[in-house]
Amino acid sequence: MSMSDEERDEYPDGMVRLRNPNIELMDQDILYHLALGSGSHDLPVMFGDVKFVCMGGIPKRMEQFAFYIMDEIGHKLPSGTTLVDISQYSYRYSMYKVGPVLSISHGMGIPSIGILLHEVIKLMYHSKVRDPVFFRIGTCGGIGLEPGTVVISDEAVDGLLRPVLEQAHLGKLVQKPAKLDKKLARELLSLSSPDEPYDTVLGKTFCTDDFYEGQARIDGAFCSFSETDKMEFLNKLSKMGVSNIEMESLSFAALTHQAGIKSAVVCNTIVDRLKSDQVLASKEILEEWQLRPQKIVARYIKRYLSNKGRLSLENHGHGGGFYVKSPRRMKLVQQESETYD
Ligand code: R2B
Repeated sequence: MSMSDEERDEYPDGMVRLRNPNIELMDQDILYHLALGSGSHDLPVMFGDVKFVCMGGIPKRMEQFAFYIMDEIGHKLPSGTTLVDISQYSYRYSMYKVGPVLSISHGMGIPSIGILLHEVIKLMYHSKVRDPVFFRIGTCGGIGLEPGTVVISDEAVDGLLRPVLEQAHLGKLVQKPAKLDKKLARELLSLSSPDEPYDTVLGKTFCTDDFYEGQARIDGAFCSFSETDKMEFLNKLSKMGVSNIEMESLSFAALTHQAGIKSAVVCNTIVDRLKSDQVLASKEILEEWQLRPQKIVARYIKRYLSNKGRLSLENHGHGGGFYVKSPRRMKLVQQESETYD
């Protein structure tokens, strides 16, 4: 049975509940790919204050996002500490915590983000987190959009253009509806500014299991169709309202929806697929474009915290302690000190 947006199962006390009775019966739950566990770590103490979970493909980008959001929300690290990758011993995903924000890398594709989501949703449950909001901030191909455009997904469809995540469970195909929170998507859109030198749009996202043939590219090691077939298909996508193509939104939408978690996907396009298969922009340009989805999500987080009186930008010097002013500069200073002899 599918749930509509409004039917997304939000719980009265806001606590994330699992739709799996087995977990409660377990003596401990090892979140293997996060290098955390309910028996080994005091998860409510470590993560109980989380409100926002931001995910993106690349570990380095999510480390940068952690530093960026720290500046944006004015979060201060206690003296003598720095950000650490909480999941470093898993060697699979990276996770940083900045006050109420978790910044996590999810790797590439549905299998990778799916494993992570199972464990992060359980992490929210074990930590007794209330009403978390999940964001995926990533890159994508655009359809008929200027590269660098920001696309906020209002729906995700699979390689057969269906809004479902289909998986084989016990040798049978099982479907989960892939629904994103449309209200959240519109709120994010309203936070874009007409002064920005790029567009931010709402659109449908085509989510595939492959970067090459699965995304109608003719430049892979193999190609099962012609250039004409490719253009026909991309134009068909465009006509049905598809704005972008990526590889994770379907699982992200389906699993957060099933868990009753509000979620959104915000990506910047890196190529217009009606014009090119290859990504031709320079590294510098790509890096600048990657900041665009982060800015929108940061505005949403700041607005929320500000409304709750939890934005600590004005709190410099509170408590009389020694606060780290700029973790990035602190790191540079430390590195310089290390190499000075
Ligand atoms: C966007 O970029 C990656 C492929 O290059 C993939 O993770 C995606 O969805």
